[in-house]
Amino acid sequence: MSAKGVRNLVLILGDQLSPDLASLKGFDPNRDHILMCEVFEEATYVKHHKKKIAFLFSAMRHFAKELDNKGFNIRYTKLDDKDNAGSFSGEIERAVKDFNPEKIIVTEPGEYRVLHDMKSWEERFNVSVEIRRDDRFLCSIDEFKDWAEGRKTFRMEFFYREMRKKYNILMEGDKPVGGEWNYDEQNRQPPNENLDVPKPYNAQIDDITQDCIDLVAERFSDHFGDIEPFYFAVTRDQALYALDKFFEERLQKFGSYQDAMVQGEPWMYHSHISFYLNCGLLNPLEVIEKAELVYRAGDAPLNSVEGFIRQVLGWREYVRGIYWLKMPGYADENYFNAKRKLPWLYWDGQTKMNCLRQCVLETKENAYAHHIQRLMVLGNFALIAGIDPDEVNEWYLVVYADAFEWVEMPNVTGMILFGDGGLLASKPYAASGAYINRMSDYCKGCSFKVTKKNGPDACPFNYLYWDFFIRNEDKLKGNPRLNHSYHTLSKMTDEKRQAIIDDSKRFLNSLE
Ligand code: FAD
Ligand code: DLZ
Ligand code: SF4
Repeated sequence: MSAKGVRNLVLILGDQLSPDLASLKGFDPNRDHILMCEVFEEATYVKHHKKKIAFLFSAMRHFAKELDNKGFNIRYTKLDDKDNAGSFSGEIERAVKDFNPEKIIVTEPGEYRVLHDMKSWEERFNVSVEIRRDDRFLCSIDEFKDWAEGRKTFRMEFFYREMRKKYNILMEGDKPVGGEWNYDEQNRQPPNENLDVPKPYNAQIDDITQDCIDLVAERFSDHFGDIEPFYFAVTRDQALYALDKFFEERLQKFGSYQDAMVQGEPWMYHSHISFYLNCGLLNPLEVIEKAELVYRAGDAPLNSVEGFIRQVLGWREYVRGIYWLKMPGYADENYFNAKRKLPWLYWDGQTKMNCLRQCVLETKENAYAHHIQRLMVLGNFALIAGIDPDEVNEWYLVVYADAFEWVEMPNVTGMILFGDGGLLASKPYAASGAYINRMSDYCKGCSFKVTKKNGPDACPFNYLYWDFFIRNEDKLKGNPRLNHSYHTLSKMTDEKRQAIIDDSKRFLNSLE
């Protein structure tokens, strides 16, 4: 096919690596052309973790190779190609000049910023642009809007039940399997001494991946994180293998130890598939259906399977719905008016607080931390220390290989920071050191004493927790789920309150 006279130019983004992508439907190799591009703007609009960039570039290159093998015409622009225009818009402009397509076809992107850009292309480049719904998600943006309409607050649990019914997942007729919708109460076991956590999946590095590792090491050396060792799956086959390994080796205990944290065990019994789901190597519905089959075959208990399915069918779809429902305003939400700069310890892990140190260092090494580390250690601290949501959002978007704004922002602004004032969560996820001590073994190796409430060697989570409730009394006191906390606070002596305020001030000043 000559470059001139292309019918459709299909742009595929780095998180759209799915063979059945909406924008590829009806693709005609004789008349259509694909564009994929590694662009500096995407790698640096926030300075992503090195592993995240190498992972996405390698997965993109492998995906392009598979399309090429199928006989699809594809222009793949590598980061160092001399004509690389450096941004999606620049690459589209160049491709429009070279191919003169009748139409550009894209699948909805995962970030408002990119959608906004795409919507300008028709006028800027004088070519029609078709933006197709991303049907890899199980709830469309419009369906979520319909569900949300008329509700003051949106609770995930009710949304999740609707999704279970809609897709007939873990159902017996119109009733949930086992009689309950949610088995979370069985999913809060602290770690015990004898856990034998299986080794995580470790993919072979091929030439394509090695090239990406070298490229990132050279071009993004000032970005956060360790590039090596590199072990992520970068093809669909590898990602499917990693998924099967999870079902065989970890799913049985996923539920029970979902909230547990163990020093030196960053992967625990979690699935480690968020990277693959979010860039398109795995499809959420296939993951959910396979998990149900494991349960039906009697190979994993219901609390584990239901808990896992709830994350993918419930939380994942729900946070995406919230993001598109509330953007662009959601990016500015800051209910507590938190203004503190992100402490440097989030980048170098240099702190005497062992829980934070472990979670930051593991994040630096793996571009991964499991949910409870993100929520109850790193997130909890950001909340009670009053860190500016812009800074927290940027950090989470940078450091995790699964981070794209549609999923990162509702988890940060809504779930950990309560920045939306309770739209997503019914109360702030604030916790003292006792929670971290119960659910982990971090406190044993800490310079602070988790049982001490005040003074220089007391666990900072203990006084910051109460300081958070004191500082935000006007905003939180009326919340019925916080009655117990405010009742306890009302019983405190003035001296005790003052000690909390003084310790918190001293500690927070020391962060600066
Ligand atoms: P598992 O624990 O095995 O769970 C299975 C799957 O469920 C995950 O792969 C993921 O697709 C989905 N899931 C679980 N919890 C959530 C959730 N709260 N929201 C959306 N999907 C969920 N997840 C991301 O994919 N990208 C992010 O940028 C991201 N940022 C987060 C930031 C904060 C502050 C918090 C508290 C959570 C964040 N999460 C994010 C959700 C969750 O922590 C990760 O999905 C999970 O840790 C990924 O590891 P896993 O694949 O082993 O998950
Ligand atoms: C995250 C990322 C990075 C680092 N680089 C690229 C890239 O060079 N090319 C690309 O197509 N996509 C990349 N991505 C993913 C995009 O940022 C993502 O597609 C948008 O944020 C929309 O979700
Ligand atoms: Fe974290 Fe406090 Fe435990 Fe130290 S004592 S590990 S700071 S919870």
